[in-house]
Amino acid sequence: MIAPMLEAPTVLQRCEDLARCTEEPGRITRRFATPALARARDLVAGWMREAGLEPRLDAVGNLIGRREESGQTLLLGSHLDTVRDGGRYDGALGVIVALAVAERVAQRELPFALEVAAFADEEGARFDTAFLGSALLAGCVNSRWLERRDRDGVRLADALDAWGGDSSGLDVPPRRDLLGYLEVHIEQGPVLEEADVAVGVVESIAGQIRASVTFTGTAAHAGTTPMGARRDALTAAAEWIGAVERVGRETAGLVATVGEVEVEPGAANVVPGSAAVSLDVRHADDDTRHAAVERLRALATAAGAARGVEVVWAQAHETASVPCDPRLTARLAGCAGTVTGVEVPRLCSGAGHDAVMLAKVTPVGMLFVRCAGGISHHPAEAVAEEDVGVGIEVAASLVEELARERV
Ligand code: HGY
Ligand code: MN
Ligand code: MN
Repeated sequence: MIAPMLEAPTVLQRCEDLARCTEEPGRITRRFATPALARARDLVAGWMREAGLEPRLDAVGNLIGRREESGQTLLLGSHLDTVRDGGRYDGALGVIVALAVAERVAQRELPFALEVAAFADEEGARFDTAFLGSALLAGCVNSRWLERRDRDGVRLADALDAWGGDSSGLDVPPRRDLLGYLEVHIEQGPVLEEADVAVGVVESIAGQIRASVTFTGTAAHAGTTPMGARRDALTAAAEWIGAVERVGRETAGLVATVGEVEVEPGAANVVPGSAAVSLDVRHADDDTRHAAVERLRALATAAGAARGVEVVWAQAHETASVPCDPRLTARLAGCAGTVTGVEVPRLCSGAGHDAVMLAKVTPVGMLFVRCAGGISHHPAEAVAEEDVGVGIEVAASLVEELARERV
């Protein structure tokens, strides 16, 4: 039985409503501690009340809707922030599907409390603080992050306090009351489309390392500085960026990305004095990922040394590869099989998710929903209404199954 289609259209409409909460008209950009994210949060708070949940803000600005019951808490949700110029479903779909599930079981007796989380910073798009929101629930917020500054020089702690959070309240113990965490998320890859299946279950989430690498040479006149006398930061960075791609292509299962380059002074007639470059490296195997990062670090140093350019490597964060809980995943696969009538694919997620943090304190399960062309972190992100209906049905079935087992 597929979910009554009225729910899927509502979910899609709400993702559309959230897409209008953006920092940049014409694009979807909703970064941590911005007014755009606050507007999205206000919308979700109203929908939480409609679903019978009591919304509250925690110290980092996550919006948590809770249905009070005795005993442990089952947590559902995803993130509400986006990358710059992102899509309408990455994160948002999981939050709204979780609300559809809460509505679905609103009249049902539950032997556990139910919470839906709309995490405030999964992408780390503003301060390079990936999973900051869910880290609070895992009791592992890195206090040094409070001093991070965004591109405009705004300090994270100041942005958080001005936004309704509490920068002095981030050092909290991990949640110990959770019986599990379920996240529904778009696949952001091609597997489900190739298998022609609406949903899949996630077995593991690849670990990732993010770093910023700064090449510092000497700015100089483009017309009067001989090529042999230059300390050109950008050509050193450019050689290294080519090496990042080469190492990524050569290492099976590795992805390595340079997504940001900031050049100073950034003038056509000045030899660049500095180039600040981002690095994102992922692999399901921690040792392989570490070896690749060490190799890239050596290549950066060599590219700089060949030009008299200094290289400073600053690791922003690292998350190890995380297995989803086998029992919860088996249950999820069972529910998905019942709803779809097929054995759904089991996948490793190349994308990181808040489940990475929640796995530190509770069993986690993730359900992927097919997305068009596997496109994500792009305005062309798209899902089919029918597939969203399947996602709701599977997630609701799991909650019902957990409830039956505990009464
Ligand atoms: O980058 C990621 O894996 C996720 O979108 N935060
Ligand atoms: Mn994302
Ligand atoms: Mn996401």
